[in-house]
Amino acid sequence: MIILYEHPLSPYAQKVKIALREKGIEFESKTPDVSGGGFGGSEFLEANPRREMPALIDGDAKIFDSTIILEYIEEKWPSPPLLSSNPTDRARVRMIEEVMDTYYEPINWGLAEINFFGRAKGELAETITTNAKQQAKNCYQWLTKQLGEGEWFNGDCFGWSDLCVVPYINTSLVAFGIAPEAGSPLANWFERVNQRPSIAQTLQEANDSLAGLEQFSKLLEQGLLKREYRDHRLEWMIRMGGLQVVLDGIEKDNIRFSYDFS
Ligand SMILES: N[C@@H](CCC(=O)N[C@@H](CS)C(=O)NCC(=O)O)C(=O)O
Repeated sequence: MIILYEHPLSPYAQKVKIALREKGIEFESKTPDVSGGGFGGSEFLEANPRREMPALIDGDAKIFDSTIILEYIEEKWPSPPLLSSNPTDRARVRMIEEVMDTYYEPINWGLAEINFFGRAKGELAETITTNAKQQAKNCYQWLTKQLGEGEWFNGDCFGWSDLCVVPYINTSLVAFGIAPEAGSPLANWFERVNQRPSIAQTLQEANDSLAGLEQFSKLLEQGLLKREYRDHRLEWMIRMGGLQVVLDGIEKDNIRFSYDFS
């Protein structure tokens, strides 16, 4: 049985779960232990030395990074296909995934840092929150152009880019009340895509685990969990005026950067 290390609230993990469900592949879901400040457990660490979710174990194959996992799934179980066979479409789809993973994701992540984990208060928190919400809405305009007249981001039918967009917008809506404008093509797509059983189930699991965020907060306060400030997330926080958030996190020792590989 395939093992997927994941957390229901992780959009990266949600991408993988939707792909597996669309292809009818059974998997066992596991959540890493929280140890030493980051996610741990020997089986998980062997699969992902970056200590990030998701990580997929399929026999001898131990794979990290949601994009690489999606590629593995598509190559190993090509039917039904999630990617078109047309190179131009494939490139377009991958660009949408890249934008969601590295440009949009920190908006939700940063809003959670500020509003759930209390990294900033008062004027700074308000400014970052307002700007983040506007950034998400601006990105919806870009997404609307990508969707064009079509029903799906992927082309003629649902696929890779749809499953790469929906986890992020679901999180924005459920956690922060940010949604595409009612009646817009993006809102219509959003309604359509959420009707797919693979996505409805994945969203339900995320909603069911929202209450667990309080547990994360407590672990952070106790110094038992460090949030990862890496790449686009770190840049976003600084770009949004949250340099002090980063400095405070370093001082309190409740943020982390990348781990060394050994
Ligand atoms: N590029 C990676 C990013 C994975 C990632 O950052 N996952 C987050 C959860 S959403 C994580 O596990 N972070 C580790 C931490 O916060 O300690 C992917 O696509 O899988």
